[in-house]
Amino acid sequence: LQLPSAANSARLLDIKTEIRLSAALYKYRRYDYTEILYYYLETLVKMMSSIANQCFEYSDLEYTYKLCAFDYCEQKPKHGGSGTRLGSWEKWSEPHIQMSYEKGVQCWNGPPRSTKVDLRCGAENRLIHSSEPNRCEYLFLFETPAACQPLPAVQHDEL
Ligand code: MAN
Repeated sequence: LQLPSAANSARLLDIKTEIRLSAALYKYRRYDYTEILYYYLETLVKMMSSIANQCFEYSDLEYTYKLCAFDYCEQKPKHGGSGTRLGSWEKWSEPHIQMSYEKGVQCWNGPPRSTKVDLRCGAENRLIHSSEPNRCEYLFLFETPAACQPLPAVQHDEL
C-alpha cells in the first residue's frame, strides 16, 4: 500500500486530522474504502506502539493494579506484600479490540491468572478501572486516544 506523503508524515497526536486528510486524498485518487481502512489500522498500530514500554497504575481499596503495555499486568497489595503477575502479553483478541495477557501466577485450585484489557476513547493514556469478573480472571479498562477514531466517512457522491 502506497501512502500519500501527507499520510506518511502523520503525527501521532494529530491523528484525527491526518485521517481526514488522507481520506480526502484517497477519495481524490479514487482509492477505495479498503485502503482507507488499512491506513486507519496502520495508524492505530502506530499509536498503540506509543504506549509500549510504559506502565500505568490504578488503585482500588485493596490493590494497586499495574499494566505494562505489551509486557505484563500485576496486582500488588496496597498495604504491603509482593506483587502477583496477572499475565504476560499474549495477543490482541476479538471480537472487539481488546488486549489479552495470559499465563500469570496460578490461582489456588484454579487457572493461571489472566487479564483482558478493554480500550475506551479518552484524551490521555490512562488505566481507569480493574475488576475480577471471575476468580483470577481480571478485566482492566484503559483509556487511550487510539480508541477515539471513527472510520472516516467516504462521500462517493462528491467524486
Ligand atoms: C488473591 C488475589 C485475588 C484472587 C485470589 C484467589 O487474593 O489475587 O484477586 O481472587 O488470590 O485465591
